[in-house]
Amino acid sequence: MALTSKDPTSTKTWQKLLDHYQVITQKTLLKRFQEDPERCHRYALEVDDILLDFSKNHLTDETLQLLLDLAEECNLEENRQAMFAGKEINHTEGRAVLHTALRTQQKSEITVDGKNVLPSIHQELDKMSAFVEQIHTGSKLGYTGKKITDVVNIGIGGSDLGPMMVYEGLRPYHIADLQVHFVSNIDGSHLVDTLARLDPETTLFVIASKTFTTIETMTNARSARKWFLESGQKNDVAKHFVAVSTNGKLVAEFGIDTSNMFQFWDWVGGRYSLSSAIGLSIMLGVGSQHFRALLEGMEVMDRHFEEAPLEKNMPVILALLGIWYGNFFGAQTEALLPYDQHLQHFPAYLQQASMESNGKCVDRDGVPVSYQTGAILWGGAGTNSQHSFFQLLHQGTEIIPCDFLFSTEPLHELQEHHDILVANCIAQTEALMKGRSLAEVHNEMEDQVDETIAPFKVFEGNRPSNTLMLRKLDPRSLGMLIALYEHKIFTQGIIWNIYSFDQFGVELGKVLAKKILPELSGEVPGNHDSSTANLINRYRAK
Ligand code: G6Q
Repeated sequence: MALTSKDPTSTKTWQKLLDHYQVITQKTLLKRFQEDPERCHRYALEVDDILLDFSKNHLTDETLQLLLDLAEECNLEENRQAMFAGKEINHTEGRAVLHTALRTQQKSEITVDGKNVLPSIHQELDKMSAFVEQIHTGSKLGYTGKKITDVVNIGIGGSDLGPMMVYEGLRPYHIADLQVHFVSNIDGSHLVDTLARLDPETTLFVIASKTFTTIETMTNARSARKWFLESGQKNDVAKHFVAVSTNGKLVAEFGIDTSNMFQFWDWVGGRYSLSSAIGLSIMLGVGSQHFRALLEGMEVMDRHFEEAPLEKNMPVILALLGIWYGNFFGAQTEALLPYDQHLQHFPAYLQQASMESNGKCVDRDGVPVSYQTGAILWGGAGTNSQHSFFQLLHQGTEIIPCDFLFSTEPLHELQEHHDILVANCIAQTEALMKGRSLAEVHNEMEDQVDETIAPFKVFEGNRPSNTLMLRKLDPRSLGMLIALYEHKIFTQGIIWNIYSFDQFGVELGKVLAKKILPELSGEVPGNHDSSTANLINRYRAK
């Protein structure tokens, strides 16, 4: 076990934080702002072009110090070093965790099992760039000599959500005359609907699967090949199918020449893999230069996380605030609210990264934990979300810490739209914090006070949020944002004393589905509880 194990509730600081919670809740956020006009400067951090304002949180210098003490008592710094150094911190799968190596330009050596991994990483990146260049310039053509106009990324989970989110996130950087599509679901509609718009002569399939065994991806890949072979010949497949995987043997067995394979390594977790060759579809969609700028942004945040003192460390501060609310205020969920249409898939992407990593109930000694771990992460783009679930954020019974996000520079000419967007984003953070008292309701209603209606118009406020402000959403700042949250997740996993890099929780359902599949056609009899058996029988009788 390369990570040390420490039950956070057994630390001296945990009890102090429990006591401190009683004190901090005596004063409202609004009161804290009224007492300290400098609060917004005291509780803010800047890394490159990203500003984090965390002043609208229930905290004082003492809170921050206690949370930092907790991180120290849980050996955060030592464990952080272990990750960057390529130690086997994914103990339950016997692997290092080195997605950070994929974007490392500033170091010359990172070793795994005594071997420097940086040369092969850079070699693979160059191979991807060369391939992408050939597709873009038309020196690699489809089997009838036409230029590739469409790329279909077939992958799921970590081999889909990251590339899809980044491709959408970087829409203004899309290469002209090339569209990237993402097919993930085993529901045949996903593939059929996508292929209906495409021409096999001009379509390139990227089969993205770390293991090359995932049933959804392999079934979709086989159906895509069948669709292609309705027009092309077997020996044309090489021009239209490439693979991204760690498993050369299965790639070859599928019929893809391994010279058309882009590799990555077992120390890259699926949900942390978009900066590996899994990002090939991103590179095809936005070009090699922009993909490299994304990696550069990720490295800026990696170095910040690795080197900044904990009290000035953006991912650490975000992580500690999450722990403060989850473990001491009883918040079970957190919302991510990007005020940016291009980032509409960012919450879903981070939902996987966070919930698959930290949704664990057994600690690093294999013992059930006695405290809450990963929060339920959800969210959506503003302002659309304001017209759907914000009611509950403002007047529901739950405390839901929110991260708001916006850019100062719009990516279009419609300045009026951008001003309205940003005004709404900032207003929401203020409304959550300030609320509206009964007296204010009376004031606003003037002499038309209807006493029976007034209570429904009260907002209790005092609801915390962070605000992230970017200069502009571009490949570099998006890279920084992704790495920011990756390291937040890592930090929380360390403090919660869990293993963040396995995902055994997704296995049981898959195993049972494999058993049920032949039962649906009656090939083999099943043995289930009455509900499961009845559902199978009703499906068979259809
Ligand atoms: C991510 C998970 C999971 C994985 C998919 C696809 O961390 O491990 O979401 O990415 O199950 O796996 P393959 O890439 O092996 O097809």
